[in-house]
Amino acid sequence: MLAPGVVHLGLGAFHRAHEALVFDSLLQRGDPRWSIFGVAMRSPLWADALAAQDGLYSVQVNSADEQHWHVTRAIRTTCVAARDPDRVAAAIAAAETRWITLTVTEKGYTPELAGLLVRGLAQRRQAAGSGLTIASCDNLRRNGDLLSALCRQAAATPSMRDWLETQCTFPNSMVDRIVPAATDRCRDEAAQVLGLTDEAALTTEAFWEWVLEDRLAEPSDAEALRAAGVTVVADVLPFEAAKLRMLNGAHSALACFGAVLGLATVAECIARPDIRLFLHHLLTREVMPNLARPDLATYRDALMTRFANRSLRHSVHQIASDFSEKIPQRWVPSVLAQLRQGQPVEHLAFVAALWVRYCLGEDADGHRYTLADPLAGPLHTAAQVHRDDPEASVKALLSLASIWGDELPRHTRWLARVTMWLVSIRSNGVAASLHELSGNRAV
Ligand code: CS2
Repeated sequence: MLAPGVVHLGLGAFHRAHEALVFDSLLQRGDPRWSIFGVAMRSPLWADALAAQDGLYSVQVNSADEQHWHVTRAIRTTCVAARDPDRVAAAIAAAETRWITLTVTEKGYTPELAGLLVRGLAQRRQAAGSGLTIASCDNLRRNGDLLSALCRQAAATPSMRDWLETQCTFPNSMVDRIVPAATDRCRDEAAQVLGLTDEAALTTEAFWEWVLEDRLAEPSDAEALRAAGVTVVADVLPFEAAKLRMLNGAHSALACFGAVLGLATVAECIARPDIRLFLHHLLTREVMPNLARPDLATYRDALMTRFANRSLRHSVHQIASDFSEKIPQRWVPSVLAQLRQGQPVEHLAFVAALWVRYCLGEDADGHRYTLADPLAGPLHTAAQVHRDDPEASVKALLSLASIWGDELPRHTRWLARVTMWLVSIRSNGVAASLHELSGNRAV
């Protein structure tokens, strides 16, 4: 059996139900180069659970009318970077390794991550190993370019920088599949259907997409990946922008609705006709005009159907986690594009107002929830301190440049519209405010 050809960093649910299945299908086709050395960055939970099951786990795939289980064998070995960085570096340096893939979340792109990668890559170079394809699969703009810049900064010498630039490639990529965090319910269903205990069982939708920039260290990999359903293209950016601003942007909007209204899942939110209509208008009028992906209307309609998939039980609070890291790529580019062209931003302003309301940490019935965010403390405090002063809370929360950039905090029209919707939400509630918005023909 060939040693793993892929080192993957970030063993969360997304990877296990997305890239791991793509690599699994390549292995099933008889190409042994795609088994995975799976690295969890900090928590040993999944690395240990998978190790105890020899890397095997099951994925429940749900379409609107059908459900099936897929048992995957792609993850060969696991380890935890925080516990064993030497092993990770050695895996990166191993002769059989051809790819590194990453799903370390938006906040994972740190000098520490780059340090670990570059350490392994330097060992590889010293051993006269070949260059690699290093593919970021996180929901970030130009994720490959970002990772490449981080790694070049971490390189200790100009010659190492040069090796990275000439021998390794960092393709940008867009990955898509809705994968809720694993639950006991899913593990129970796996036990019933498969007749065995699977601590790593997951549930996902049938849809998946991986659009990858054709910048691979081994060019013939493009053909292999295409055969497994990956789209390899010269320019990923239109796909990436559409996915981040439409799917993820809508997800984050739904997370605010759900948290504030006490609705637990995405499907519960979208089942409400007023929220559904809002989302349709948000996407059609204020997001899609600034995107170039082909067939945007079809893409939008497919998204609405995917969000409505009740079998996924996708928690709004899961999506709301790390909000401050997600807004910059999900909402800000649409707001800026609309404002620069003098186009409406009412729906985007409504969503921003709802986020300010969300930061209070309590739903419309007064039930408390916790913000899971690197900025949770400051966001919650600002929202609470100014809870009876919408203008001051908008000023405080929308002036944070790390979230909203430099331009928006100074944009008076934008701030005024957000304040106006926050006043409405606070005094009349979400439903009445949505009604007001949809009744206003001018927007
Ligand atoms: C979600 C994403 O949790 C979130 O922030 O928006 O994980 C989303 O489900 C995936 O990007 C879908 O591809």
